[in-house]
Amino acid sequence: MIQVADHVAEVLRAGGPVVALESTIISHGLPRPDNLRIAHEIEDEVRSHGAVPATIGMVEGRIVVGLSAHELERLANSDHVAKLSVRDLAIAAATKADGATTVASTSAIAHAAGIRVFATGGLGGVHREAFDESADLVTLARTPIAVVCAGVKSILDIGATLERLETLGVGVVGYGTNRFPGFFITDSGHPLDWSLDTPGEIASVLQAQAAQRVNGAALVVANPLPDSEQLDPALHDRVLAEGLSIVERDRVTGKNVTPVLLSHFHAATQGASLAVNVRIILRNAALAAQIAVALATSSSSGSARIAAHPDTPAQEHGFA
Ligand code: PSU
Ligand code: MN
Repeated sequence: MIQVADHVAEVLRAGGPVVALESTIISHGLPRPDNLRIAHEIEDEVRSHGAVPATIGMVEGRIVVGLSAHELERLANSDHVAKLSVRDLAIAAATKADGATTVASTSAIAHAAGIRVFATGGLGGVHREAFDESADLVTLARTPIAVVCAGVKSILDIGATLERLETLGVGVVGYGTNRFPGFFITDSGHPLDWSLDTPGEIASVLQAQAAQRVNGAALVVANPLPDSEQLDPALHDRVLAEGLSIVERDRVTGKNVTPVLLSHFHAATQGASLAVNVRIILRNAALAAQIAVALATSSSSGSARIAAHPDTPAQEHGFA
């Protein structure tokens, strides 16, 4: 039921470095026509750091790990692409839908396929207004994979999201920082317990977690933008307040909240937030590739493998 592209399957079989990428940022998070070009740039960034990209999505009901250029174009340009969280995957498959996978569904599928590292922009989390918590959080609680991101989207209640990650057993490490990043902004104002400085150290954490067989949750690797590249924080706060009032005024709910807020950002900042968003994703893709390479190198020299083998059902016990 999961179709892994040949070039990806081959590398996975050999224990080589593969980085999973999500498709919701392409279909729902970034505006056309930039989205397709950016999707290719993200993949190129992974390749240029020595790993193989596998963008995940659904085409006519088939879950695909490693979308072809043609399939990427279809998900980027069609008006009939559903945003698929984990709960939607079977329904979308049975109805032969086209769909884009979120952090939640991408992580679950990547793990089932034996991929250990995933790069995205920002995680979903706990929203600020009416009760709304992304399925990203509970899925990460049962999916052992490293998710490289710039924190959670700044449109969320970041403090509440960090508390939920703690409750759910999801580890969070800052990459070169003790401050949790705020996606468009470098520092969300929230401290982190752990900071690591190299891809090799992060690979060791993943290996230790697998060897311990105690925690089957994800590891969030929070990779902040440098100060000089962040969105102007005053602009950010103003545009966010506007976006939240639009969501309330237009009664936007459920899975539409995130895309509406992000597109308001891109329009209201005349593309400044888009440029920052792209920088974030490219930096995360590069770091994820470096972690995947470090993992592949140390795994092949005999240490414990951390990934689920492709024939290990992901939900069965959560470990390799
Ligand atoms: N981060 C971005 N752009 C996005 C998303 C995250 O910079 O488009 C997407 C991811 O796919 C994430 C999803 O999993 O938004 C969360 O949506 P929700 O809050 O509806 O769970
Ligand atoms: Mn939601």
